[in-house]
Amino acid sequence: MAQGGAYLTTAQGVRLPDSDHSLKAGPRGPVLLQDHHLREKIMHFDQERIPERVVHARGAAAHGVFRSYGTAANVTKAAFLQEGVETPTFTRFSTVIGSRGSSDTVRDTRGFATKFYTTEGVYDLVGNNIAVFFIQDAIKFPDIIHAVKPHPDREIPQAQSAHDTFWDFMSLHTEAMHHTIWAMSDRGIPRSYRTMEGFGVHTWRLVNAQGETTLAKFIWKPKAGVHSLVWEEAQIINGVDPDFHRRDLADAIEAGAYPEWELCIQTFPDTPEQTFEGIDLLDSTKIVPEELAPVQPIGLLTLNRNPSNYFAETEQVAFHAGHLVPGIDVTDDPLLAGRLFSYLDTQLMRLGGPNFAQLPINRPHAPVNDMLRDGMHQTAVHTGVAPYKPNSLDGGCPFFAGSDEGGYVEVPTPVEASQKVRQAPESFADHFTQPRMFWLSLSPVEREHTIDGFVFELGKCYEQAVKERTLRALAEVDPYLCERVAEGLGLPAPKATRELPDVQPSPALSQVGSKWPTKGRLIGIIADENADLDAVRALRREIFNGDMVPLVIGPTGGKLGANSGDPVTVQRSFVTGRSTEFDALIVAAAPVPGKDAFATRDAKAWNGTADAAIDPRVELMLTEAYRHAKPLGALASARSAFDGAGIPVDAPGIVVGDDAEAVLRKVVDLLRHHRVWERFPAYA
Ligand code: HDE
Repeated sequence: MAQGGAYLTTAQGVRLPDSDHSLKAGPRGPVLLQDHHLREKIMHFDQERIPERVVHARGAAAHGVFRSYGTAANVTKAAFLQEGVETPTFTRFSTVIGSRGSSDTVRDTRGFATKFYTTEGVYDLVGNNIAVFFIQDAIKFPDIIHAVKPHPDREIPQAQSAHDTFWDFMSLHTEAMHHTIWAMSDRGIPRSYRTMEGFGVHTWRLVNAQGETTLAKFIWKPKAGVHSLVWEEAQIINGVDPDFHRRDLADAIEAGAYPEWELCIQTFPDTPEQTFEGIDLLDSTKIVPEELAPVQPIGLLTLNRNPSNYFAETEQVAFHAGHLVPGIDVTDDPLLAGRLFSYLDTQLMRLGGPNFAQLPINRPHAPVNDMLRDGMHQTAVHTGVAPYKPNSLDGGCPFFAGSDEGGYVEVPTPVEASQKVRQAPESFADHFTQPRMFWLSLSPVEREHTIDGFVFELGKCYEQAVKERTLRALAEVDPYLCERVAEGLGLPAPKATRELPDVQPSPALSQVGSKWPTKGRLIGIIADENADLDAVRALRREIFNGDMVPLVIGPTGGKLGANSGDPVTVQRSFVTGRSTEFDALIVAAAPVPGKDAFATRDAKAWNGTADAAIDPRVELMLTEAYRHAKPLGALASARSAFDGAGIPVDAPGIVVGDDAEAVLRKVVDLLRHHRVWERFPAYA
């Protein structure tokens, strides 16, 4: 708490009488050199920025608590994973490619990094929302990032992979195919950070109290279910509300709809081959399907507090895949090895020196007693004269801790005698079997979306050779996928060069087919002065009671029924509202065109006419929500809004009724499936 006291002061604590005028020789100047307040204020402002992260620059974060179920206690001795232990956490979500000011809903991988402030020191789980990575060896990281970042000459496009250099690299470096097909699927455009899975990606080595080891992968499962945007929705949001994910996370926490994830592990015997059912556990481009190795919940993460200062917390947090606690160790995954090396470099660069662990957000909650001294931004006042070991002058302190005293002792894993080589294991050469498994595991709608993703991104490329080479790679995944993408590009579809393997789909990879809780979902209620306001009040009450958020959408700001004694506040007007904000809409009125419903006032009203049946902004809202397969409800008295918007009331996911609460119940039931999947058009 650096700031306090009633008066504005300088950085030296001297009270200030004025901060609006520099000190001048008379009101018309010149400005005097002796004005230290001016100098200090401008100097500090000029230094406000630090380098943004080279990847994952744009992020949003929240504090939380992790409560362990104790179900991992047989495989790890980590104190925070013992039964009932509660550990404070800080979680930062991010996009990978874009700059700090880029949009949230671009097609990209999302970071999912959690800092656990455990009693044994800080443990960081720095993962992504895609289970595999682009590369198998860290030495390729600069290559993939240079390829996916904007072109070096014009620095465009921002925050997306839809450009030549990415697809050039991808098509030449086919080990990226598995990650890429996830990114082109709905996984690349999450609806919310709250509805993303998280993956530790690498295989880790767990150690229990008896010293026995188990190999494991970490997975975060969102309680709200995995749920994505529709591509058109994502594109609209990028313009209408570029802070969509950031706002969603903060609003949900503020509303008390705390986002929750179960931390899960998949475990594998720690055998010398480090493979499981033929899958190389050291290859970060491979998953182990949940059907082969069950996902076991080991604790619950609840995000319950927004940061109070973005810079101090979200920007300065420094994660590191090597921040480990006793009971969790690394494997020889060559991608992980590079990360263990890399993250310190980035923190030194970003945070301006070696003492970043002393920043409040990074400070361990366990006692720190290191022998690291001095350096830029040192805030500790160390005592003692002997910051070295061995010493006698400080009484030999501090002491070493063996594993009995909680010391971190690396697992004495045997290392096979070999030769120094720049080579990968043979199994790393299979680049297509698992992308094929992913493809075959998707539902028909998800496949259509994935085809669209490829067609859009490749359609944005200029180089013919890049498109053709990518099609050749897609042919090795699946002929139908390749043909449909080729069709979209107007190119011939090549054939696979080998017989495609017979792979077993993994249904767990599909996001469709389950039902989820609706806590924290947003329901818009379209109303005007002619609406049955008692019904609107009842809808609001019942939506609140269901732990969801009701937002009334009215012709203008202000209140409806101002003279009724119980006016209804309008949260979104036809000017500020857009369908993309809502998970479902309920129509309580069929508003006639408003006075501002013409294109020069509000472009959303571009196709409106004064005698139209309903306001063109409402029509747009309903048709968009319909196209994006969202549940739609209407009070019978307002059903003409659907007719006005050309929406067939007998279509799937449309509910019309006299009783507002009954309509709401049906809409909420539809919402449990996230979308009205059958409403998406099937390929003719
Ligand atoms: Fe990162 N990564 N990474 N990464 N990564 C960074 O560290 C790096 C990788 C991930 O919210 C940087 O503090 C290398 C895989 C997340 O602050 C940097 C390699 C996975 C975040 C870095 C990888 C990740 C980062 C940039 C290849 C998923 C954001 C800023 C060996 C398992 C953390 C920073 C946050 C951030 C390097 C690969 C996830 C440059 C060299 C695989 C979620 O150090």
